[in-house]
Order: sequence, then C-alpha cells, then structure tokens
Amino acid sequence: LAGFQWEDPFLIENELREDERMIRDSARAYAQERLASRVLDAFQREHTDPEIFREMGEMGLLGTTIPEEYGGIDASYVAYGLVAREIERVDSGYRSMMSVQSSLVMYPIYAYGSEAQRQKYLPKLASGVSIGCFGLTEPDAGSDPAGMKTVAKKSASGYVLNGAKTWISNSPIADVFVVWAKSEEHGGKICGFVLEKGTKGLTAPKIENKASLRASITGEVVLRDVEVGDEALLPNVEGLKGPFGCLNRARYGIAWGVMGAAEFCWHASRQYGLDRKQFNRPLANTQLFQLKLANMQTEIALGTQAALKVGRLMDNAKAAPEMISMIKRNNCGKALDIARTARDMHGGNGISLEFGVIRHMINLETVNTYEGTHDIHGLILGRAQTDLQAFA
Ligand code: TGC
Ligand code: FAD
Repeated sequence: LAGFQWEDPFLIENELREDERMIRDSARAYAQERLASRVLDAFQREHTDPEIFREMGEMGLLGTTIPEEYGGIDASYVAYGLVAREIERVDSGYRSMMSVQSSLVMYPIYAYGSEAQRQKYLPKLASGVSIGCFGLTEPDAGSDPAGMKTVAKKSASGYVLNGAKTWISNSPIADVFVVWAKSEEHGGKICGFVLEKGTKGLTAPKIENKASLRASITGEVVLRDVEVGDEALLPNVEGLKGPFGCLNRARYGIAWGVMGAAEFCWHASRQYGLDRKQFNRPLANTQLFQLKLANMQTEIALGTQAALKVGRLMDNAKAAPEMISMIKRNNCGKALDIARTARDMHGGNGISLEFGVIRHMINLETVNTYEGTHDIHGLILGRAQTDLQAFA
C-alpha cells in the first residue's frame, strides 16, 4: 500500500491533467501573492478594487472555459473548479467576482448570444477591461425567480425594460449587465438582455453595511424605462432554463471554491493546534482537537472528490443539475461547519480578523445562501427522488 498524504488523502493531485495543474498553480500564485495581502484591508473597509478584474484577466482566470477566439483559454471545468478553489482559499468575495464574470456573464453571452454579441463583449470581459454582473434576484423574488416582476416591452426599435434587481454582485462597478426579464413579446417568458453602463434609466446603487462578503461589492440594478435596441436581447434562449444554465456552472464552481475556504480553515487550525500550548502540551496533542481535525480532513477530502467527479462529468456533457445541487449544498454546508469549528479551535484569537477564520466563516454564510439556498437545493434533490414538488 502507498503512504498516506494527510493534505491530499485520496491523491487527487494524481487525477489532474498537466494543463489543469498549470492553471491551478498560476491561480494559486496569483491568489497568494496578490490577493492574500489585500484581503484584510478590503474586508475591513468594505472595498472592492476593480483592478482585480484586470489582474485576473491578465492571468487568464476569467472565462477559462470559453474558447480562445473569444478571449478564454478553452480549459476544462475541472480547471475552472481548481481556479475557484485557489481564489476562495483567500476569500469567497474574490471568487464571487471571478465566478459571476465567468459563469454568469461570459457564459450566457457565449451560449445564448449572437455572434455580434460574442465579439463585442467577450474579449473585454475575458481581459477584465469590462466588468459584468448578472441580475436575476429581485426584492420579491429570490428563491422563486419565476415570480420576478421585471418586464421588457417591445418598442418600435427594440425593448423598454422596467423593474428592480437586488443583491447583485459587481453591479455598482459593472460595465455589462446581463438582466433577466419577462418579455411580453415572448408570451411573458423570461429572456436575457445585455445592457451597458450609462444607458438612460439604468442605475446600480451599492448595498452598504454587509457583514459578509465585504471584499466583493454588491448592489441593486434599477431599470426605469430603459430603452435598448433589438440587439440587446440574448436571442438563443427563453424561459428559466436560460438563467439556470448559467447557475449550473456557477454553482459547480462554488462547490470547489468553498473547499478552498474550508482547507484554509483546516490548515490554520492544525497549525494553531501544533503551535499553541495549554496544560503543558500542544492543543493538537488532545483527543478533541484531533477529532475535529479528522472531521475537517474527511469532509474536505470527500467534498473535493465529489466536485472532481462532477467536473469530469461536466467535461463529458454528462452532469445533471441535481448532481450540482448535491455538491453545492453539501460542500457549502460542510465548509460553513468547518469554518465555525475552526473559529472555536482558535479560541479568543479566532474572533480576530488577523487569523482569517472568522472572515471565512462570515463569508460562507452568504455562499450557503446565494445561488440557491441550502434548503432549496435540498428541495431540488427531494423532488428528484419523489417526483413531488415541495416548493409551492
Ligand atoms: P422549474 O419548474 O423547476 O424549472 C423551470 C424551467 O427551468 C428548467 N430548469 C433548469 N434548466 C437547466 N438547469 C437547471 N438547473 C434547471 N432547473 C430548472 C426546467 O427544466 C424548466 O424548463 P422548461 O423548459 O420546462 O420551462 O422551476 P421552478 O420555478 O419550480 O424553480 C424552482 C427552483 C427552486 C428549483 C428554482 O427556482 C431555484 O433554483 N431557485 C433558486 C434561485 C437561485 O439560485 N438564484 C440565484 C441567483 S444568482 C446568484 O445568487 C449569484 S451569486 C453569485 C456570486 O456572487 O458568486
Ligand atoms: P428567500 O427566498 O426569501 O429565502 C429565505 C429563507 O426561506 C431561506 O432560508 C430559504 O431557504 C427559505 N425558503 C424559501 N423558499 C422556501 C420553500 N419553498 N420551502 C422552504 N424554505 C424556503 N442574485 C443575483 O441574481 N445575482 C447576483 O449576483 C447575486 N449576488 C448575491 C450576492 C450576495 C452577497 C447575496 C447575499 C445574494 C446574492 N444574490 C444574487 C441573491 C441570492 O441568490 C438570493 O439571496 C438567494 O437566492 C435567496 O433568495 P432570498 O434572499 O430572497 O431569500
């Protein structure tokens, strides 16, 4: 039998291709060298540096799965997951910025857009010159996006949009807005529109005083008689499967990302336990401490292995949305538990932002809620095995 590697119990490293390792390594280097040193200040000041998009673009970390002709690097979904894990090892907010741009803005323009829309928007989004946001959630339609009130009415030259989106990542600094609205012309079905900053009637005020995800800016998107041409419509999709097609990818990335945050908390706890002595012995020399480390290691190993499995299935077009619900839900819930335990294992120091674990813990409260809450993904899995719809 081979020796046991405590950091990588199932030897996942051996299952990665060389190109995936290279992408992972450059994401890790960028995250550790350029993001880790800024996150404490960003979190404390609730400040998002738009330059981070440019930096990620230069590193090839935006829209990694998009073909090269549109500025992506045509990477596998496993590589995309590995990038998410490295960025979220530093902060869930930074991963949010990356995944909204990649899965929720570039992906729909690529998958549902016209050739002209692809050419116009994707290269600038890939380089981070343009920043994107995705507006689905509304004040009265969160878990139930079918209840949205935003409407698009046909005009002589295009569409007029009215409505309001809330809790939209990146919106106050966005140049490109992918917004979902009920289109009268399409029988009231939900359609996607690509709007540009500066369009009359379009505003995106910042939501202040978030306790969580403070390094990632969040805002509203307010649409008051916003007039756009026909070319703003994403022509190749209608119905909720449009936004859900994007969410499948972003949720998958989150399942990897939160394992990065959890790993940070696990490794920090292990080191803290080795360094800190109480009762004349290292904390790590106590049974309770070791049991907590073993639980963390086990959940992270299982969760990462599951994310890898689903990633390989995605790369072969064999992943079902319910698989993604399972790993998004389980990995977020487990990462949140791990961060809370890590906070406890650091004792009083655990409440200091200097140690990082409480920041991850607070961030993971958001990640457990957005892109479908823990409960909603449970209901998706419940429906899939009973054929009974429990939402409404
Ligand atoms: P339902 O009847 O289930 O489906 C309606 C239509 O959509 C299709 N569909 C999917 N297609 C592809 N992938 C999926 N995962 C799909 N899920 C559903 C479905 O086949 C159907 O198509 P058709 O052609 O038959 O019409 O719809 P429902 O209204 O009953 O939905 C129920 C529910 C709860 C599953 C769903 O609404 C849901 O998932 N709610 C959660 C909402 C959510 O995830 N919001 C995310 C907002 S974006 C965000 O949070 C970004 S944060 C990003 C960051 O900062 O990182
Ligand atoms: P609600 O739907 O009101 O849910 C409240 C509670 O009720 C939850 O516990 C939920 O699980 C439960 N619940 C709801 N329905 C049921 C039911 N049928 N049965 C049992 N329990 C139920 N949205 C975007 O469109 N784009 C973004 O970029 C984006 N970024 C975000 C960034 C941040 C920081 C945050 C916090 C949110 C973001 N969101 C975004 C919104 C996010 O997707 C929603 O918050 C999420 O989908 C939940 O919706 P809600 O907040 O309206 O909660």
